[in-house]
Amino acid sequence: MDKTVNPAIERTHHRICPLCEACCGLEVRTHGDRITGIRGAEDDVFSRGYICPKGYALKDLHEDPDRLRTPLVRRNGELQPASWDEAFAEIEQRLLPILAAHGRDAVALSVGNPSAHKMGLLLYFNRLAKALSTKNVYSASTLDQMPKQLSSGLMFGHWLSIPVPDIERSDWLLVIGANPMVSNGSLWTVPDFRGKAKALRARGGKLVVIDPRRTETAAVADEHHFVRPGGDVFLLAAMAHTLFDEGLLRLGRLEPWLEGVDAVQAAVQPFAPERAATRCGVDAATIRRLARELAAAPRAAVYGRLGTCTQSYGSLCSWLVDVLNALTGHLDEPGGAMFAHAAAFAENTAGAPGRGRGVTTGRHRSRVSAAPEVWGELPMTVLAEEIETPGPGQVRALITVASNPVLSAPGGPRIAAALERLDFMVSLDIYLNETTRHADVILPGMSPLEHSHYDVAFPQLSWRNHARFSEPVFDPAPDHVPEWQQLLRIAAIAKGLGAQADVLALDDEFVAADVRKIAGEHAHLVMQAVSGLRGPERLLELALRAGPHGDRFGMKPGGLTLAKVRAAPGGIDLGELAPRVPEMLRTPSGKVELAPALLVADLPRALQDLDTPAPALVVIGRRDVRSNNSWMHNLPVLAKGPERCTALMHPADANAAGLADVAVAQLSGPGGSVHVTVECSDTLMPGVVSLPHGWGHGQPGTRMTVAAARPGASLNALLDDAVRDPLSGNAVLAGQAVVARPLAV
Ligand SMILES: Nc1nc2c(c(=O)[nH]1)N[C@H]1C(S)=C(S)[C@@H](COP(=O)(O)OP(=O)(O)OC[C@H]3O[C@@H](n4cnc5c(=O)[nH]c(N)nc54)[C@H](O)[C@@H]3O)O[C@H]1N2
Ligand SMILES: Nc1nc2c(c(=O)[nH]1)N[C@H]1C(S)=C(S)[C@@H](COP(=O)(O)OP(=O)(O)OC[C@H]3O[C@@H](n4cnc5c(=O)[nH]c(N)nc54)[C@H](O)[C@@H]3O)O[C@H]1N2
Ligand code: SF4
Ligand SMILES: [Mo]
Repeated sequence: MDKTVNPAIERTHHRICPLCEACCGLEVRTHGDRITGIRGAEDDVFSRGYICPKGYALKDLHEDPDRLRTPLVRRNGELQPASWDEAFAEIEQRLLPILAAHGRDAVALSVGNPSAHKMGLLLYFNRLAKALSTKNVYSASTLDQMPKQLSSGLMFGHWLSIPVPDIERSDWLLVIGANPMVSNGSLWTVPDFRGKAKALRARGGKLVVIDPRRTETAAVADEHHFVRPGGDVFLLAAMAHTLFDEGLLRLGRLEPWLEGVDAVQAAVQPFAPERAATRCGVDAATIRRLARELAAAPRAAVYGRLGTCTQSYGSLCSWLVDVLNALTGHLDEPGGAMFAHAAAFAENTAGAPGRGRGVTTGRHRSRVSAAPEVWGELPMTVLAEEIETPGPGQVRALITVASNPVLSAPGGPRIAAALERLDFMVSLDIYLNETTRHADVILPGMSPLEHSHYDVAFPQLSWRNHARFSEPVFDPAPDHVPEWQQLLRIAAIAKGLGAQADVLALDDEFVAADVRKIAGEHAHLVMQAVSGLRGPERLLELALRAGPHGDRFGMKPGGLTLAKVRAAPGGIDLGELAPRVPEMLRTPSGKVELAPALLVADLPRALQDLDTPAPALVVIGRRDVRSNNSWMHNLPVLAKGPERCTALMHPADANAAGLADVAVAQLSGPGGSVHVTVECSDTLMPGVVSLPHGWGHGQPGTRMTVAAARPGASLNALLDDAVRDPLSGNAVLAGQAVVARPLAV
């Protein structure tokens, strides 16, 4: 197809939005090289026309003059435009001596959220990690969902075997620590949550929200209860206690596949609702009633998300959510919490069904704090100390891949200072921002509209099974090295093959090795079948054809191929979620492990904490529909309107702090202080202040003009980076103590 720019031609392109986990199908209209309109694609089999305000912002992102288009290399202390060859030569020249003198662990990798939305980054990051073979791998997962990945891995055998509510058939849904009305869902790919929640209620169903803030999701629910930040484990354990105490167990079809029901009973025995109530802030009668309603509802699910993960008991909360689903017969049942059946890339569709190796943690530990490795990663919150602390294994170089830890990780200012001490830093990024300003080389990614797209991870977490692919809307600049090749080039450098290595040949080698592993003696036939493709698209073709809906390279005629998915721009619907236990299990026992030893052994820690009094004021985060983590504040269509980086406080707390009539407060936490505008709001639980994360722009040397005009303050500058969920290594972002006082003028 000739996509050369012809100003006279109007086109409509179907495009999956890569900005959040909802993965909406959009219709992008272009006139030559201009975007003339964006709207939700009505013919999208999965999102059916839904779009949020960020979807429209793809135009601003594509056109943003601050978005980097050429590599930058630091010369005489300043980041200056350079050619791609110069950039890779610099990386080779600087990285190799560090590897040679200090070993593989001296180079750390930090990979961020947008890479989950980019096929090239997600599929090729591991090639680089493998080539470097460093233990210092860090990601946004330990600021986010690692607890859920750990509990799911232990219970079901793989880190991404995470059940999601089957909302279209559910009649009772408990949402705890999530705000899908704003976030559009997480570890649950569910475009148009609003519409689906409305339908649930219209058919007589009930939506219950548990959150320290009366959120936008609470506003469309039947019931909302405040919970003390960090108190969820007590509430969830008390609900499980009630199920045993009142004889409400209903194991149903899964009974033969549930291992450890008795062990769960013993573990939650001390958590009577009457004991847990004060600590979690939900009264005992409500806890018991919620347990009874969950047990009585024919089709129900409990869904917990970010708020339940980013706390000291994140793994326990994530586990207990699915324990509740299983004990009430709602796991893997229509209308309950179900497992998607992804067409490609899902480990729970690969290998022998029903049993597997399961997951382990702690194969190595971080050098300074001895934090255990989880799914190959160390906690993001130990990165700074690994850079700062001298000794063998000290981190001396860093490669960031779509990662902005200076704003997104607790102790951001400490991380910024640590980055300054590195011998060398490379960033794969699209902006010169708070993190990348510390880099020696920046390699720009393309506009999302300039490359093809398939969601590698999210179909495993989707409300309905489907396969969708997007073609590029625009051609990239002819010399722009795609991100998958950027990763391969650095991999080649790390392997000693040189900055000029033939990365396409290297890609062939890597793929051939993968194919040999799965296809054995038929490997050459499989390679032949996909020989017309390169890069991520070849990996996708392999995954689709070998996947559960695939054509098995001709053995299952009519099955999926990339060509077939490509031919259906609105996507291919693969049906509603269907029961998958025991086939999807990959635990060594071949059962659902309801009482993994690692988790059960952590409950006494919570028990000891049962009587801890609440600090006078604690801080939690907040998301806004027109913002996305730390990097979309430069897009005019989203940046306009009221100030978003404000601290919301209950009027009683504001009064007590002398802030009732003061616009600006100093908020101090264990990690530092910031100045913020205060807004009084009774939507907050008393004793809780809410501030969004991802702000704190306008730092010297950054180039994000729009963001700098309204920089906001960084929530993560307040937070202590030393507090983690010990099992998953996840940062504690909810419930750290803060003090608010009027800003002295
Ligand atoms: N206190 C607090 N902190 C939080 C959270 C919270 O709720 N409270 N939320 C946490 C969560 S859930 C997450 S996921 C993390 C996110 O934290 P990060 O993983 O750091 O992600 P972002 O802040 O979105 O920053 C993304 C970076 O990728 C760059 N980028 C964007 N698109 C592309 C691209 O196409 N290619 C490349 N190469 N780069 C790109 C951006 O410029 C930016 O530098 O933040 C966490 N931090
Ligand atoms: N518009 C927008 N959408 C986004 C993002 C964004 O920044 N902006 N970020 C994306 C990313 S990376 C992610 S991971 C998802 C996250 O998606 P969600 O999981 O829906 O996350 P949040 O919207 O932060 O909602 C978390 C809720 O937990 C509450 N909370 C805080 N502490 C506690 C606690 O201790 N217990 C309980 N029960 N609740 C608590 C907060 O008040 C908040 O309402 O959103 C994604 N979508
Ligand atoms: S909800 Fe908005 S940002 Fe998320 S995928 Fe859909 S249009 Fe994009
Ligand atoms: Mo996230």
